[in-house]
Amino acid sequence: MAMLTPQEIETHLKRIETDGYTILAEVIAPHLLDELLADLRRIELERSSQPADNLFEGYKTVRIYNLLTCGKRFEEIPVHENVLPLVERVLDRGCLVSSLSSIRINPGEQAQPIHADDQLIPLPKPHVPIVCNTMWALTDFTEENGATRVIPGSHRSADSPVLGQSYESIPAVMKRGSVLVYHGSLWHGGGANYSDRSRVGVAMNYCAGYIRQQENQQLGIPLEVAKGFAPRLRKLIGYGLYKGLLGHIDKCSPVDLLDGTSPRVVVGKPSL
Ligand SMILES: O=C(O)CCC(=O)C(=O)O
Repeated sequence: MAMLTPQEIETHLKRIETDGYTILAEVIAPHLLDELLADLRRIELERSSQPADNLFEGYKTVRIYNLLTCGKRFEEIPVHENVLPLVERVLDRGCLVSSLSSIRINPGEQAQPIHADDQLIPLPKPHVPIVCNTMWALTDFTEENGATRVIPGSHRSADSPVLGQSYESIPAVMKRGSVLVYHGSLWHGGGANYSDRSRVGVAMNYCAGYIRQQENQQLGIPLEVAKGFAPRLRKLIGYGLYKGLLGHIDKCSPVDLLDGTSPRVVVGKPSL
């Protein structure tokens, strides 16, 4: 599967600036999609996972959170070479994993309320992207089966949507293996599933390195598991410094504590 060229990344970046989202068409290898689908099914069955049964998370939607604790395969998601370079352009190289979860919208589910993923953050809008989220299509996303609904350009609004109010939106229709990448201020929501099959997506969400992650990665992922992560993934979950300063421990990087190596003083030397 060919990596995105610098030119393609620029085109997608422009789309995110203008429309608030873009779709990376069929950028994930089919074997990875199959393996992720099989892993998710197994985990759901082992845990007897049930819908959260509330308006926001759904009445027929099954979600698994904290996927980086669920096996090696999920470690490929945050660092994927066809997606991360674009996210790094929207945020910067100091971006973090904010959360990683699966969303299986089962038949009969109603549409999720339209919302913006950064709307809890009390900054005047519009603002620069501080959240950049991605939705991986493990199955085809169609209008009928609950493709994510988006409102193009809404990330430029000075307001946030009112929860429960209905808004005109369009479905982000995409083939399995495609990834929707969007600005955290984009108004969107999961669609209703009128089909007889589940729509399965992975919500791989990133935030800027200077704001709080949605899922607490340092406590949520056992140290022994994090120690087995590749260097880039360790930084992405928060074992690094933002611009060589934010996140330090006694002027050293948390990654030294993770490794058990002697802490080296690094604050003061920009490392990004
Ligand atoms: O499932 C989807 O398509 C979107 C889900 C979503 O936006 C959310 O749960 O915050």
